[in-house]
Amino acid sequence: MTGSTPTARELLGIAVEVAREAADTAARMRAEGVSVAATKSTATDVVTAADRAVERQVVAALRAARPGDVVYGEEYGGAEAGADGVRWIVDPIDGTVNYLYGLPYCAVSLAAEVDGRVVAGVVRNVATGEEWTATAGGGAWRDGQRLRCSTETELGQALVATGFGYDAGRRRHQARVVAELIGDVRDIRRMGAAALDLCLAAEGRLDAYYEKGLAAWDLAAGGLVAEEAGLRVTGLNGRPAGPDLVIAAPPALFAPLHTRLAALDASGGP
Ligand code: LIP
Repeated sequence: MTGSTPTARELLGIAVEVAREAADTAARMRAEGVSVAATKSTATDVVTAADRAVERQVVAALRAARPGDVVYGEEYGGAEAGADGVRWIVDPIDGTVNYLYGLPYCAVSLAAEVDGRVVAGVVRNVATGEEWTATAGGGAWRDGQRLRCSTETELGQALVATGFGYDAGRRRHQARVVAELIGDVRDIRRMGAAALDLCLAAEGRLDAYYEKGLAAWDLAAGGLVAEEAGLRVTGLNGRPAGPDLVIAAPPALFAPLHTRLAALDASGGP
């Protein structure tokens, strides 16, 4: 696979193999007991030894499979963008707080980007072994089933997931948005891992999802799964999905949800 750019399917094959081994390591380390190794942006933004070990394992495996590629990860960084050729985007454990507390809602998220466009992605739940995959134009899948997003058309009937940041001021702003939005939807779910939230929305186990403050590693693989299952995945007012805001909703729900989130300044605050 040297020289010519690999196909999305070839990259997905590598991603799945690497993510499965990474999830096994994360599960084994969880069973052995995990603790906080350090904190990052705030005292509640924790990293465990497993986050670091899993990312090192993923980077080593990708380097062995494709020595020339760039790897960008949550814990060790890397080339943020603009890499010609293939760039891998990895969140070793998305939902680290869930992982720390032993809640079965955390995942290895790995995406391959070619010339700045995500073309393949896998999200694997560390606890349950559920695995979502997608390739650009090739659809979204879970365990061999092709995924289709919700067909809900009424915002008032929609089950919407969201999340809160690690900064208290941001959480207060996000809570004010939820305090209003909750009266416009069926209910809100806060489960704690963006990559899994996007995958559940991809298969209609949620109707929609939105969150402010996501990084590329939270969004890359789950975002492709969501798009390939039929969801619109963007920011506010035509902006791309990114740290300001990510909205993932079926076409029929997108406009009413977007209108409410814009009115509630969901991309605002600290
Ligand atoms: C988490 C996201 C989640 C968000 C958390 C945190 P991490 O990522 O997946 O959606 O609400 O604040 O950012 O830190 O576990 O990789």
